[in-house]
Amino acid sequence: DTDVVCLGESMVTFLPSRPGRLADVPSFTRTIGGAESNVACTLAAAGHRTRWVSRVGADGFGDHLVAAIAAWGVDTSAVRRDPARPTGVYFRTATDRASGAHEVLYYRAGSAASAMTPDTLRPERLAGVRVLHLSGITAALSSGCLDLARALTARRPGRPLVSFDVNHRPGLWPEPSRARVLLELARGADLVFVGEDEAADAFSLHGPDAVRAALPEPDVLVVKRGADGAVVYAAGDGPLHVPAPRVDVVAPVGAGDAFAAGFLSATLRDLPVRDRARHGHLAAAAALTVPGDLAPPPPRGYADRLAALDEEAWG
Ligand code: KDG
Repeated sequence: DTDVVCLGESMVTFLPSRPGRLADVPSFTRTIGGAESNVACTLAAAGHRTRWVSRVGADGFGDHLVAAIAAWGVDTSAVRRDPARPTGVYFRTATDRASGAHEVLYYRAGSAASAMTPDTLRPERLAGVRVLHLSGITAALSSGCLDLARALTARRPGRPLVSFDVNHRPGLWPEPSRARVLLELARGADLVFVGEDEAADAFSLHGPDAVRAALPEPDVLVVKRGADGAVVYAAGDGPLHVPAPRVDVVAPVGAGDAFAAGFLSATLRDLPVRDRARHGHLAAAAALTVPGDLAPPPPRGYADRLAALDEEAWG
């Protein structure tokens, strides 16, 4: 009785007490981060039965992560504790409003989650699950994690809908394997999310049509263009441009995860493709306007009414 499984590393996250370079920030506030658990938390908040699969250390940070993610309504019973390896941690600076730039410092090499292997989630344990959500971050963590990502994106009959967010994190990847590996994993998915800027950086693919030409396999491909909305390719259909509402951005981190969660929520409800993207934008708007990664998505009835507004209201 699980609708969605999200698998990936989460970390205790430290947000700066004030803007500035990492070298100058005097103190930090503890919160949680992790692309796939962000998706899980937002989906659980939207009313879907959601499980997060991962590993954390047998330490206080692991306790905090599991408790905080469970508090969003996510099933954390499959999360394993590793007495030999620590929970990952990361620090980041405030976003520069003008340029969108921020610094990130990870302490995750050798973390509990980096020790995931194909045994962490065997495909047969996904019976009855409707959606499996993964991201490219997992593939960068270790060779065991890469094997796991490969096993879960391998096409096989009866598998759940496999959703893959490219989530290119240049700081985690050994050059030059990343483009090949990320494209290979994306090709095994049914639904792929990628930022237009990411596709340019990671794959040297410029513009949504170039991304679709390189990635014809996924049934649905979403190319995200920040404030300019998203371009969706579904089945044999050509590009569908879905504008995003205008918001005053506080911090962009987490918005991509929220978009994926909104899109997946509407997918689970069998809504039309345009509405899936609109629900993605609405969930992203909520996350864009808080300093941390996570914000509850708008209540379903309200989001449905906003998503149903005519083209003009959506720009
Ligand atoms: O998408 C937000 C994530 O990037 C953040 O929470 C940290 O998972 C993270 C990562 O690996 O960068």
